[in-house]
Amino acid sequence: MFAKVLIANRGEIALRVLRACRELGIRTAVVYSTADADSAAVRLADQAVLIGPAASRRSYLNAAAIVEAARLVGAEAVHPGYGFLSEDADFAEICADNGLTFIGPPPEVMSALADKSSARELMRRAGLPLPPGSVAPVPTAEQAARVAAEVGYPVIVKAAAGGGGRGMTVVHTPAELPRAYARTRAAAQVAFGDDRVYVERYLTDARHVEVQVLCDGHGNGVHLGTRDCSVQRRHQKLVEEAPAPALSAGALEAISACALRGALAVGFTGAGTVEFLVDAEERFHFLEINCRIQVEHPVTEMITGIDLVHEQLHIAAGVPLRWRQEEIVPHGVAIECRVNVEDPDRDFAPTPGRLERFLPPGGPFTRVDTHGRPGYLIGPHYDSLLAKVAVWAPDRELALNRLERALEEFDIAGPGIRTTIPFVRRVLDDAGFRKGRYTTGLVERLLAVPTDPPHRRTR
Ligand code: MV4
Repeated sequence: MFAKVLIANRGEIALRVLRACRELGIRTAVVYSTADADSAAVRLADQAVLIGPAASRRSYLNAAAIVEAARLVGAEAVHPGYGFLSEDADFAEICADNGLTFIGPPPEVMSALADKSSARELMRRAGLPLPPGSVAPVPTAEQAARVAAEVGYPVIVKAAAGGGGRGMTVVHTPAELPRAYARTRAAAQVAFGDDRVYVERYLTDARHVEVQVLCDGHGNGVHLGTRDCSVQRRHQKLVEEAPAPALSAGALEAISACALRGALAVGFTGAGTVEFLVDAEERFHFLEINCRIQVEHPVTEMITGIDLVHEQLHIAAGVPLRWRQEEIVPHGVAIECRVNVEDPDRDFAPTPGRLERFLPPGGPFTRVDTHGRPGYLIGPHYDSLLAKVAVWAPDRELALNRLERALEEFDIAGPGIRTTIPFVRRVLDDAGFRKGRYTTGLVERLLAVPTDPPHRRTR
């Protein structure tokens, strides 16, 4: 195992990784920007290295500064967390060139999967079902129209270099296609420096189901079952649960087995997530593979009892996978919600500011991952995730009640600060959600229903 790991991230995930290292007897160093000088991770780490100003470009996205920090402290490995450089194949390569272990898959695997068109082709070859559409990028509007006519409308034009909901356009009619095609290409060129796009049938009102996998560098892999992440607003997940509800045992098993097959086929290593869309008939379609530890990983940890960050560290250190598939027996239900400092009444605009009160919930089977504390100043520079509240229970009904109970306890206050808690409570209250029958359309439907104006609300 590594003697020292550099944590190249901030916020709750920096703390999460730091704790895993501590538990494994690994010394920790964390990088930080001037905006994070008094963060919990900086206080708790064995060492902390200032790498730049608040702007991410010049700190958490600055590969050279991070590699230099690793050299300075003598770290052997870099844990990138999620976001920032976590899925940047060039960064993984730079780490390798500097004798550092990047905690994630090999750079070649990362770049093959970062290209969504290439990922689609690799998964097709591994036998995974895909949404109907083009496999290779579509070079002209005429060809896009031909593919669309073949698979039927609505279609979705996706940037090969996109992913996670970035760089995609839904097209409902043939008349809209030429402009949507041109617009998506132009936007992809600006956003990613790569204007290749492909065309798929747009699957409406499906469920977003993903599978957690762990693969070592010796050809072994296991899956840790499913998560439903259909509760999203503009591709930001708000509520996640494991296992995916209201699916037959057969469908869950088939999706999980496919995910693992796909990951092993491309030489994936580490902790990964294979995303699918599942329709009302339980047909599933591969979307993409994520190469990082995900925000919602705790729900999988809670139903399997496996610490995913421990496993990432062991795999990166070359240890053969420590679990056989038969040993992974999911138990009960876990649900997580994100507490973002955003105002649900103002289009989820961030509400940075100082936390005057911050008292997270506690109690049985209740896990809070947060970097918040009373007096903490939430700056405007980074994403607005302040906390994740995850609960476990033997059944889904109790898990929902437990999460509601936990959210009622959470006391967060400060000048101007609002959180996503009231909106998440509406989700938990929704009849369809309660039954486990919900799709990616749920959030939009809830947002279309007017709520009490803010001044009449008690919290
Ligand atoms: C789709 C889709 C429907 N049909 N592709 C979004 C994130 C990225 N992983 C892929 N995503 C989707 N791809 C086809 N062919 C639906 C989504 C999608 C989604 C779309 C609109 C609103 C919310 C969504 C949540 C998850 C996935």
